[in-house]
Amino acid sequence: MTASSSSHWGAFLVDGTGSGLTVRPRPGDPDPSPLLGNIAGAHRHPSRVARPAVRKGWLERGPGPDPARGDEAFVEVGWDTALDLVAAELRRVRRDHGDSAVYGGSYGWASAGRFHHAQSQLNRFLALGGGCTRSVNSYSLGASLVVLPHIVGRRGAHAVIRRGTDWPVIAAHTDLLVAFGGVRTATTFVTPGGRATHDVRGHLRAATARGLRVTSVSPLRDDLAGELRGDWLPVRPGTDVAVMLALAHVLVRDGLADHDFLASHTVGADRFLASLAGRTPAWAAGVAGIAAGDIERLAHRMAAGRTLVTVSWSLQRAPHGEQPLWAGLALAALLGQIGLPGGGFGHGYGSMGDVGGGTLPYGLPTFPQPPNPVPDVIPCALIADLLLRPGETFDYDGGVHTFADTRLVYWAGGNPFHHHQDLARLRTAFARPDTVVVHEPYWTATARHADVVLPVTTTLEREDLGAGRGDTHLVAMQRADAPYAEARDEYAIFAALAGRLGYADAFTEGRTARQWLEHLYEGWRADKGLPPFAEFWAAGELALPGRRDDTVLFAGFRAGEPLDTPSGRIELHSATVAGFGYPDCPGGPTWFPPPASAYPLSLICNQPAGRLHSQLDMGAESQRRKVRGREPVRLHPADAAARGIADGDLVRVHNDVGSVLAGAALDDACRPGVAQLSTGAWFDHSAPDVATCVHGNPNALTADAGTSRLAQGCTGQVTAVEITRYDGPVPPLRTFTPPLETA
Ligand SMILES: Nc1nc2c(c(=O)[nH]1)N[C@H]1C(S)=C(S)[C@@H](COP(=O)(O)OP(=O)(O)OC[C@H]3O[C@@H](n4cnc5c(=O)[nH]c(N)nc54)[C@H](O)[C@@H]3O)O[C@H]1N2
Ligand SMILES: Nc1nc2c(c(=O)[nH]1)N[C@H]1C(S)=C(S)[C@@H](COP(=O)(O)OP(=O)(O)OC[C@H]3O[C@@H](n4cnc5c(=O)[nH]c(N)nc54)[C@H](O)[C@@H]3O)O[C@H]1N2
Ligand SMILES: [Mo]
Repeated sequence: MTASSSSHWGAFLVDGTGSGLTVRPRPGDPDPSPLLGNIAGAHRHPSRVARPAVRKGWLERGPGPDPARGDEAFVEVGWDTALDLVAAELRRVRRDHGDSAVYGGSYGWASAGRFHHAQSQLNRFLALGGGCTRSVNSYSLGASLVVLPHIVGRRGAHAVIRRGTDWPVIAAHTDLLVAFGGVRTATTFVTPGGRATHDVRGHLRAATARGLRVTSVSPLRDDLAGELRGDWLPVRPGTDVAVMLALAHVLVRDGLADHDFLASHTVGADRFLASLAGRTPAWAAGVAGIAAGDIERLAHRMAAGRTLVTVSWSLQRAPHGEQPLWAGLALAALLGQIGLPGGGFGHGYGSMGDVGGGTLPYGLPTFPQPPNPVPDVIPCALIADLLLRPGETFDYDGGVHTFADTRLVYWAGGNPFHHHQDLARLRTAFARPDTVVVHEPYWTATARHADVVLPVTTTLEREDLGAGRGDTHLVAMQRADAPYAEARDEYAIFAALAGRLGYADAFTEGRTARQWLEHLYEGWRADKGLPPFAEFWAAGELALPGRRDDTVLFAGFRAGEPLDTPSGRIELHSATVAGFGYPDCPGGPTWFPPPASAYPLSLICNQPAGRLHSQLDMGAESQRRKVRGREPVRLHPADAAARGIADGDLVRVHNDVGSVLAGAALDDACRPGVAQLSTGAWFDHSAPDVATCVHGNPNALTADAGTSRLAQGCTGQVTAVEITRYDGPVPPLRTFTPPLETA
């Protein structure tokens, strides 16, 4: 029997079961993701969590801070025992320390599926049980989500981030795409919730055939696909704002700035223009390591046709990450094309498949979320500070907040020991709470740092509804195989826990998982003329009606509708932000040099082309890219030669934060002085004498610091390192072997 299914990297079909299970792309998908190649081999991989497991020390000594967390073996227990332990611990912590002592922020991508989505299940369970401290914003867009509302208003920020000018409009109208951070296509296979039709490369090819040219400003040549026509400005990481200011400088100096647009649609232009004094191409060229003439020429080309300035999400995942957004918007405002088809500003073309990817005139079916009665929040990338600094205060977006005293951490659907910075510090932080509960299908590093690990099903083992924002189809995610060993659906786990805590009916509303799917679907389809559930389910998918892909970002604003900023205009100077008095985020676009470092190489820690974050790292598509089983670190042949490193050597990448083992891959696509190690190799701390992580997770090397006091966003994209050849004994990888006590 063939089952239809979906993932964040696209819809697919499944045949067979167990270790014989195979996966093929959804037949209607013109450009399916290579990441589908990870699924089959991961399905019954030995790194699956088979049974509920409890850390030995916690089982013997009970809850409490414990530096052994992450280093101790686990004991398998029955479901009833595990659920009794978790219910009792939740009750104890809420009673003795209050509801804010439960941290349910649980950041992470989990899996596709509108109903079984892990965080939605967890949030509902914790909210109905008294609430919890939660997290806001994302690692993806930590700076943008906070600074953009100050520049273009809340609705404007939503339009920039969640819609953007659609790709077909760009394909039809844009002459020049100036892409800070490039337009990676490997990343656009991914869309939260999935995507039935991958069309970004198709649109880019059509645009190129019509005459679009791309200038990719990036330290890596292959941030722009070789098949697209364009130029590469190989800047040093963290210097984009300097280049943007110099481009603006040339536009103003040469009479190419649109002063009418500045006067009618912005505030603070006078200050911005004044700040351009001295920001010459020669100055920026020195900072960014490119030629001044290239900046001059680019500025003139930008003014000569329909130009879209786009800033990739990666640029704001860095210290002062608010600034490239603000400077990029200011540059686009100077050109005066904001709101024109194919011109103006964009954010994240090449970051995610749904940017410019169309819109639906209605929401998708969603598991209802009751309000969380606990007011405490952290920006998600402050997780280690939350655990290490209870009772202390932090700045965030004009307010002063206090870190709650966390006793119980509950994580479902994320892998902080993949995603957070300075993982050695995170290990110290995870030693602090009394109890850590993790739901996982796999024995990730986060599961290893828990006290109670509950095994959950994967999407192949349950039923769900799959679609992403602006998607073309709703996919019936049909069960393809039985649950692995004793794995259970998150819904069943939380229903059982809610039963022990006395609120099962509130949590389930008396429905089974299948009844919820029918309920959510039927309530949603009623006004859309769509077929009843049984018909949809049997067909495996349905086309979503009313989808549009002709959005022009800020067209209404250009035509006279005010933005919801204090001025109603684009704020090139924000009195609100200036009023916060943050030296690290003043009231308008400001150049901050990247942090100085004694380490000579910039290390780009970007998204992995062979997997989604850390998910399915044991899968074939991820494994075929490894070098001697370790994550590849790319570096320029000249940098390698200077260090006596040959292609395929094992190397140690290190700095003051930590060290990793990785496999050298020589590639002149890296600007000299720049190396690149993608995120997501499963953290392996089993040989600390050799390296903090012997598998190549770059977050052993990144600093745990926020973008600024404004947004406190993740800054993991870039760090500074040295790389040396590693000739010592090679420690085995332990990260894919479950940490179970052997009899
Ligand atoms: N240095 C550096 N670090 C970064 C970044 C960077 O650019 N540089 N990027 C950041 C970004 S943008 C992001 S979004 C984060 C991503 O960080 P995460 O979202 O935490 O990474 P994932 O590997 O997707 O983790 C999802 C986890 O959920 C599990 N899972 C899947 N399905 C289910 C389910 O149904 N239930 C449960 N309970 N679990 C499930 C998976 O096995 C996996 O372990 O990483 C961030 N970290
Ligand atoms: N295959 C795959 N696709 C994914 C993901 C994945 O894990 N795997 N994750 C998804 C998620 S959650 C997110 S948030 C998005 C993230 O989307 P992005 O943040 O846009 O993706 P990255 O790959 O981290 O970064 C893109 C490029 O930015 C460049 N860059 C880094 N620093 C600088 C700089 O200072 N200046 C300039 N000019 N360029 C710089 C790097 O060369 C890098 O290759 O990707 C999504 N897509
Ligand atoms: Mo992300």
